[in-house]
Amino acid sequence: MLHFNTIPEDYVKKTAQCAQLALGCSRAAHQTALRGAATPAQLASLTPKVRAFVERSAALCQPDHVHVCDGSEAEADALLQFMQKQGTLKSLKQYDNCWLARTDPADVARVESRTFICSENERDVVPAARIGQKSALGNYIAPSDYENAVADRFPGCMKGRTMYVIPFSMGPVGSPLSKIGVELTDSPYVVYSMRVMTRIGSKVLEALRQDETFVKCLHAVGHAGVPGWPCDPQRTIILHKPADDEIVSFGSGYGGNSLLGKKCFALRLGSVIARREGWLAEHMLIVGITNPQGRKRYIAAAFPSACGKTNLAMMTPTLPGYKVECVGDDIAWMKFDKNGVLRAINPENGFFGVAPGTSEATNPIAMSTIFRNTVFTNVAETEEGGVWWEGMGRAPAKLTDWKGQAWTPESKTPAAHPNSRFCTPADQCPIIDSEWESAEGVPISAILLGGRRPAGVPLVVEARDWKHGVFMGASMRSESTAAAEHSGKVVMNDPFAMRPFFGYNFGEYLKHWLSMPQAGRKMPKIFHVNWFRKNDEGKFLWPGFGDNSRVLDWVLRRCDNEPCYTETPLGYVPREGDLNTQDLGPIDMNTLFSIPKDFWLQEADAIGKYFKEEVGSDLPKEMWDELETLRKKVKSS
Ligand code: OXD
Ligand code: MN
Repeated sequence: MLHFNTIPEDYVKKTAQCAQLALGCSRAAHQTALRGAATPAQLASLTPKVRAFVERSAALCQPDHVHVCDGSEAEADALLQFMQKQGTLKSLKQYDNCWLARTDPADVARVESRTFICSENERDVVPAARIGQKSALGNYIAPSDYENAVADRFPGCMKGRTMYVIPFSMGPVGSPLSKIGVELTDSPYVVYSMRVMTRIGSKVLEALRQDETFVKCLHAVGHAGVPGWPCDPQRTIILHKPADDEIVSFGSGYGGNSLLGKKCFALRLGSVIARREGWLAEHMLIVGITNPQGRKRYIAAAFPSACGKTNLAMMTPTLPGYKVECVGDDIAWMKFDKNGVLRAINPENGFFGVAPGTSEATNPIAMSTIFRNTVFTNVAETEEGGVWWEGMGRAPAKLTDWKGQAWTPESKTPAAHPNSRFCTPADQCPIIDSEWESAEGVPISAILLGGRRPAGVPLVVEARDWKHGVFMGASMRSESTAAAEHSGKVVMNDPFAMRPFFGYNFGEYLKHWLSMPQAGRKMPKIFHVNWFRKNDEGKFLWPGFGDNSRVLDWVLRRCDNEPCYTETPLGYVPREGDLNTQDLGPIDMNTLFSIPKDFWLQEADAIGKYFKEEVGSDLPKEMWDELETLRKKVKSS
């Protein structure tokens, strides 16, 4: 627990002077209330544990006011008014209820180097090979350093501001697969975004009255930054303490650093809770696919950040008769039910998608989702009060870029930041699945793993069995993207697309995955896909996007055990003619599916080096066995 002082008696008395805040009150009352304070009655409406958390945190951060969010429209309106006044948001006149935020140019992405997991023992977090050193699989912080980091940053950090109390649910309120959090933040941008990305407000407080368990999330932006976007990039830190169900984040208002339900809760703490409770919290999209015969199946797919999860989740299939429906585009919580079926929910309520590259050609469904009720962050603005980003289509002659500067197509810098985002309610998606809020989750038939691999890696490979699939996940690599602070296009290991999101020792995570097959369970098939292979001229070999439905078709046929495959050293791939390429034009299938021996021997060495140097004795033996099998099979091919 954070060692905050208990709230001084007179704090509640002082803040009680502004008494307008009540759950479900009018817009006018809300406007006053956002600058007003929680009344003792309101604080009393919180469950004792939530109240204690709020009081402790208020005593530490010393906000001028405390506002308990009810999630109402009136509250949202008041937040928007306030943020416009503050210069945080600007209305985008061309659309309905759309807003533009420009961040401090130093606060534009997740900061993995400043993200830590705290535990008594370093080994709980860092695999054996990296104890006492920097680990590529998560940063460790000792409890005393954690306390010091909080003590250095939080006392008085909300002076002059309101502390918003956001009760939120990850997953549909009341679903047995859902979990509750309470985020305290001094950023109205975070409150507004959390209301899009999660379910917030009174209904969550109500659920907390039935079960008081929640994750404590404390967030403050700090007092540096540009007008309208307070932040403190020099002192940014994102801390997780799984043992206490606690997340603390300071200095950044941006996405994964500040919307604490997303990466911090749903993945880092989520993975720890999932292990404890015997389920999986994964960086995966979920889609429903209906084949021409009308049979519907769901798949989950893990790709690193900015590798096209949103595009796959909203795909318009080019294969006639296929239909894709979206359950989620980023995170899956999956648990075997009593019948042995793996069921998944999307714990989120919105899409926080990467804008650049999204267009009518690449993702028409996203384009028909995002121009209502959306917050755009760091995109470019048109003269008409619309938005633009690289990859959307022809650039208008004049724009205002993400930094607020005049921009023309001749400008040398991008108009939109490469990690600029849209934050949009999921239920606006025209292909949102009818079961997307199902309390028991959707049944998963297959799991796809993938990344950006310009060379050597075939379009699709089926794992021989679950263990082999876990090895595929453990050895995933991908070109880096703009979603975090890495620069350049280096191929990085990104096991299960979870490298930045593990909440505990990766070796233990693998053991947890290996423990999934149990009597009576129907194990989904696992596949590795790569839409990004290039030829010697640097051109993509596969058209991707809607044509990925051709790969999904093969995947589903394999789920039906159709014998449409041949064995290779990497696993099963379609035989010639098995993949439906009708009407696709010329595709160099030989190169697309080739398994270059030298490349794969080097790849096996690189995987072995990674396992040894990053995981060491915590790596389950099964992974070494699989690596050996790969080497042998490639050598003898
Ligand atoms: C995201 C990410 O924002 O993975 O989804 O970075
Ligand atoms: Mn993601």
